[in-house]
Amino acid sequence: MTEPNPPGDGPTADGVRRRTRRAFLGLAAGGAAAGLGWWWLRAADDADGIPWPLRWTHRFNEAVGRALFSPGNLAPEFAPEAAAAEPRVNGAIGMPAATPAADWRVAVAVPDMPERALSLGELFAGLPRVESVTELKCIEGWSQVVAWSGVRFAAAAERHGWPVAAAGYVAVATPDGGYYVGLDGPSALHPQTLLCDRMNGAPLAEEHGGPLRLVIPVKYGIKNLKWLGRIAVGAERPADYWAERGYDWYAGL
Ligand SMILES: Nc1nc2c(c(=O)[nH]1)N[C@H]1C(S)=C(S)[C@@H](COP(=O)(O)O)O[C@H]1N2
Ligand SMILES: [Mo]
Repeated sequence: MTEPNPPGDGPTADGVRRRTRRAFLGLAAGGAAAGLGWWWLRAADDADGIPWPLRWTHRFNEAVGRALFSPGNLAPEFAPEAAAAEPRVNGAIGMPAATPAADWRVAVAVPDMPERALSLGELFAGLPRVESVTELKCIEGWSQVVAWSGVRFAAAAERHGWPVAAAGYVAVATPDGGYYVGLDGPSALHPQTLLCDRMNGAPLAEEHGGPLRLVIPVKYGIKNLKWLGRIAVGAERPADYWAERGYDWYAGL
């Protein structure tokens, strides 16, 4: 049997052992609870790869975003002078080895049609050039006004016969598929959504996605895919690089 520690005396070996065991049990219980919590979150995983408590929040935000969305609701446009500085180069996922614009091809997949590879000349042929000065907003908290130039995605869709409105979704990706973005049809067809080859009065620099990028000012920067090499139209909600890593799939502003 053990005696209680005499006051003022140092801890007995037994007391230390008891306290150590208690601390250990406490730690073990805490660890088990954390483990259970983690297991529960993992078990709550769904097709998006995010636990459902988070997914519910995202889906709720998306429902609100879709309800508020209107093609007539424009992101703010600025005077060209507002685009004085370059945006910081942010993200190089899927960046290909330098390819001259003349050799760039965009693979296009639409339902019930053989896949096509369009040169930039073919992609842009006959479409009006659009200048648009809008704000690129990164989810990390910075933004920059940029003067973009290109063609409307909606105009390209109409000319090339991409049935975006009927199908519902658009997937865009880098040529190697290293970065990929899923878009709801209405946002892809929004009048400010551009297939862009020029920035701030010059050909789009490679680090900013040259020779071709998506500009979609109704969405956060993550959706503004650089090095656009693939377009696929379909009825299924496309995979999205950052949505698979816990960000909001809709990512609307
Ligand atoms: N292919 C590709 N596109 C991308 C990214 C990327 O890493 N790879 N980063 C995105 C993010 S998070 C932002 S904020 C913008 C930044 O564009 P910028 O580098 O021209 O400023 O590009 C987006 N498009
Ligand atoms: Mo970003």
